[in-house]
Amino acid sequence: MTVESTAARKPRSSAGTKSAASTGTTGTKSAGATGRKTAASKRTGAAAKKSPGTTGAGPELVQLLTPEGKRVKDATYDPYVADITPEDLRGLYRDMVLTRRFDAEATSLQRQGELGLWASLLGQEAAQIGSGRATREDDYVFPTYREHGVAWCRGVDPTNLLGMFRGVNNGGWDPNSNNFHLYTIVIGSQTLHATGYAMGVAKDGADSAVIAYFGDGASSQGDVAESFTFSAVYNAPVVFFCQNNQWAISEPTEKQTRVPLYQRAQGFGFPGVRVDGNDVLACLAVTKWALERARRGEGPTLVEAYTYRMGAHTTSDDPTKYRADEEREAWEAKDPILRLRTYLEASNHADEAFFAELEAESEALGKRVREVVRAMPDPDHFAIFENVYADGHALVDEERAQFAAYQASFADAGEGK
Ligand SMILES: Cc1ncc(C[n+]2csc(CCOP(=O)(O)OP(=O)(O)O)c2C)c(N)n1
Ligand SMILES: [Mg+2]
Repeated sequence: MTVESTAARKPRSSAGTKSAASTGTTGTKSAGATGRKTAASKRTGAAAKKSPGTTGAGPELVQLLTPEGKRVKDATYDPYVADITPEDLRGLYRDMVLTRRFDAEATSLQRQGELGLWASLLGQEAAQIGSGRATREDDYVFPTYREHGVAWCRGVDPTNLLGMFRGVNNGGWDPNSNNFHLYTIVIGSQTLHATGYAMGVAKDGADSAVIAYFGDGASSQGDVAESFTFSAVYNAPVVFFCQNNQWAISEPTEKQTRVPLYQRAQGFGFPGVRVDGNDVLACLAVTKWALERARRGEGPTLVEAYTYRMGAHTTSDDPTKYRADEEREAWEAKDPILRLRTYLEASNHADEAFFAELEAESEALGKRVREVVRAMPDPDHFAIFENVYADGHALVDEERAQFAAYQASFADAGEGK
């Protein structure tokens, strides 16, 4: 299969599509208590660090594939991946490998001056591919700026993601072509957009669902709390998919919350689940469960994908200034791609030819990305004045004229020399 045809592919419905009966509405397994706090630790916030549910994986984590690549049983979520075939598993692996390759290429292109900025998803491939493949074609996705793997699952050509980061357009794709909204930089705001959209879906009587992606840092935003309230009260068919990658730029999750993030949902009156965000199977299963709840009219769900941002926040950030190497090394042992590869090999679901072919496909993708980015035309300088108002506006006309005069002043200066 060529890279082009894959990128244009619509979401696959065969990866664990089994429809399972309701598994209950709490979805939460009890988490550790906050623990006793000393007066000193209360002041410094150290108590939250010690809370098992807050920073450790904790007993409440849904996992189907261990970091060692061993398949473990889960009575609640196994039904959602019961019909997954070896081909589907290879497909999930391929999605993660190609997404990682695309992401690495984009980081390099920024270093070469071809992009102004890049926000890497390194380490979060399973959370994004698992949840992205759980969505149906008619579902609607509201991403942040880091959801390159979800974009891939939705069939958005990866090169389209790069225009905004090169500064040649304001988005790069038509959201309605793939039901994948434009990247959103204003932290948490897309959860409100998703909630409003989901309320509209419900009013239309459709059985589509909506999924909003956001981060651990975003969970502190008022917009997110408001969207939780509205979606709960109006029973909106929306899944809040929080990738807890442990960091919000240089702020650790301990600075965002005193309880495990998934438990926040309880206070708003809907279920919350914490899933191993480096386990693609678990992310697929839990997201399917949550989306099916939404389709059945059972309202919102919060899924906290417990994962790790392996790279910098963006290419403008230097994480060595605020976090220890040991932390990253500990998470490397939980690599989402490696664990699925181990499982595929141990189960004889993939042979050397498959891995070799995928490597060649990765190379081809990298080459295509480099070529497309370098060939992206600069925008017309006056394009910024287009589409501000549908029917034009006197103030915009005035500003356009001022800008034209400013541009013309450079031509005069050149002629005078
Ligand atoms: C409303 C708003 N406040 C602040 C920022 C600056 N900002 C950009 S990314 C970021 C951290 C977001 O962290 P998180 O939600 O955990 O997502 P992650 O980057 O880890 O994926 C902040 C504060 C912003 N873009 N929007
Ligand atoms: Mg984060």
